[in-house]
Amino acid sequence: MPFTLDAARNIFPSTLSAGSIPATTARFSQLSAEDQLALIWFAYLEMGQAITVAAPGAANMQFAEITLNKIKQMTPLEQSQTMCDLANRADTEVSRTYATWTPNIKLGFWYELGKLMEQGFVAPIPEGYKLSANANAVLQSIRELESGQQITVLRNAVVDMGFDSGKLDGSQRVSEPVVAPTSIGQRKQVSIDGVANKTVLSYMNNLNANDFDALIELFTPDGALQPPFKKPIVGRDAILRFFREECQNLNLIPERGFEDEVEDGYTQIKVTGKCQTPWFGAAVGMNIAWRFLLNPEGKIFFVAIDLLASPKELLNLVR
Ligand code: 45D
Repeated sequence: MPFTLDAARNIFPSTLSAGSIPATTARFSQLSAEDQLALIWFAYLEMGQAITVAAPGAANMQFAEITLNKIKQMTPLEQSQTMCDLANRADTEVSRTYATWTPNIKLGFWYELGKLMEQGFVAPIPEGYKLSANANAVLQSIRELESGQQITVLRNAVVDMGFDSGKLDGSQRVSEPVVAPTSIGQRKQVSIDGVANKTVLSYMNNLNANDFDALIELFTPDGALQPPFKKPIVGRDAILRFFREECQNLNLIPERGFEDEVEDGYTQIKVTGKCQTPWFGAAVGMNIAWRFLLNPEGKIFFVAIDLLASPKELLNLVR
């Protein structure tokens, strides 16, 4: 086999991803819990002027409901403490429950909590709260990002809260029900300027149709998928679980790309375009690159998804 996973990860090395995301996320994680909560509150309010987040579906919310009700019944002081515990990743009952949830349930939980804070049912960020100088600097960095990058920083902040899920056993994972795939007649077909490869087109079309069973068939048994700023997820079982847990109702809008025969019948294909999340719909188009490495049978040995540094990168189609 000519390609190792490490070699595959380095295809199309000139692809420039948004390094400001891990940098901003790291600076954010150094702040005090109070600063973190207030900063997200301010960022969320400011972003809300330009883009609105869609209400999570009911199926999504049922899992967070018990915890939300518990928080509603607390005193304001206990409520603030519970939120700080989440930001501090403290070992509490709520933090442990939170750690079992998929990212979408965590986001839905905070979406509801934000509404309850606004309505006065949950302790708000104290009026006139003064961010530390460091927190102010992080907030300013977030302001300067494009919207697709801003929502990525927010999502990271939410996903990183709660008790360390690595310390829980995996059987406690809680995820939303998997929606049925779009019926065949209703599916839209993408077209990609410069790419006619069947596997790549099927990848986009199956993911857009939530047809994860067909999608996973496109991968080799030892295939890998690398989400933005993450290590690769390796093997069909793990990738399929990721699709079911984190990839429902995405909208992939690939625009252009090119194919390149490499060693021993392998093909590398780079595609750039947009990706929309159900949370923001067409209001936020993230600039994305897909870097595929296909084996001689046309199966996906590796695909990386990168959040690009800038719209200019959409046109960076060089080897
Ligand atoms: O702490 O091809 C308050 C893959 C204050 C799959 C709050 C993909 C206190 C393969 C405001 C209440 C998935 C990799 C908090 C493609 C406080 C593939 C609340 C890519 C926290 C293309 C904050 C998909 C709230 C991508 C409610 C790139 C924040 C998907 C809400 C990216 C934030 C999706 C939300 C992203 C953020 C979604 C809803 C970045 C959502 C972000």
